[in-house]
Amino acid sequence: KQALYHQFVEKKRTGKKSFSVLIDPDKVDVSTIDQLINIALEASVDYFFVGGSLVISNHLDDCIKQIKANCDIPVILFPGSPSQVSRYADALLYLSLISGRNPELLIGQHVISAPFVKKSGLEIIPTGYMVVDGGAPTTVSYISNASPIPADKNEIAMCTAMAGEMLGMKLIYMDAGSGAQRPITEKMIQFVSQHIEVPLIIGGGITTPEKAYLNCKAGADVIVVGNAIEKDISLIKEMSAAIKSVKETV
Ligand code: 1GP
Repeated sequence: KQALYHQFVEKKRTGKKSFSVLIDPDKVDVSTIDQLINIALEASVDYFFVGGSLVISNHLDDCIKQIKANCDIPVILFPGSPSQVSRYADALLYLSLISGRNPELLIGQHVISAPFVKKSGLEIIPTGYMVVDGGAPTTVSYISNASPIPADKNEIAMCTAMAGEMLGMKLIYMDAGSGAQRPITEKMIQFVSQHIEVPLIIGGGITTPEKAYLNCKAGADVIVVGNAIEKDISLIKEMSAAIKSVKETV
């Protein structure tokens, strides 16, 4: 029952890049979700990631139900806390903040929520989550109470990802944080992607199709965009086209 994970691995094996649209349930209403679904279908968006550091409203379930009722794009939870688990999603990125040294986000919250998460029946994808300094402090760097990896410390990122993989993480997600002023550099993406076998997700501060394209060229397997799309929903088409135009020869 690891259908979505196998899809990530298969896409990586065949050199295909994926585009994921991040939906913050606090920032979308019913009509925006409808609009998002239509454009995402036209643009062949691969995944919806749903979640955020803070989910203030309580319409996470409704948001996911609306997506599931109207399209077959997989919905993957990207939770900021154990309260953001919805059984209506398809899978859960089971995040351990391996870039930080806050035991709560490495293992503590997982222990507390384990029975509940298991009972959800969701596909659980163990994910090494690495927050990289994105310029000014982002919500995730503040909330996590852990230092992000300095933006120019490629070796630290590389070793962190390698350790995560050897500990059994099935995905590595490097994130400069939502709305980051500086997205992750191509150099860091290269350093990391060359040293791991598992799929690599990149997000945080990606605002142009060009940047998304370069990230894929550098070794990203999945590009996540949230903020830029909230500002201009039509960007979805160009972003998707840029990402899909990259096909690695493997
Ligand atoms: C944040 O990686 C995501 O966790 C996406 O970031 O909102 O800046 O696109 P943006």
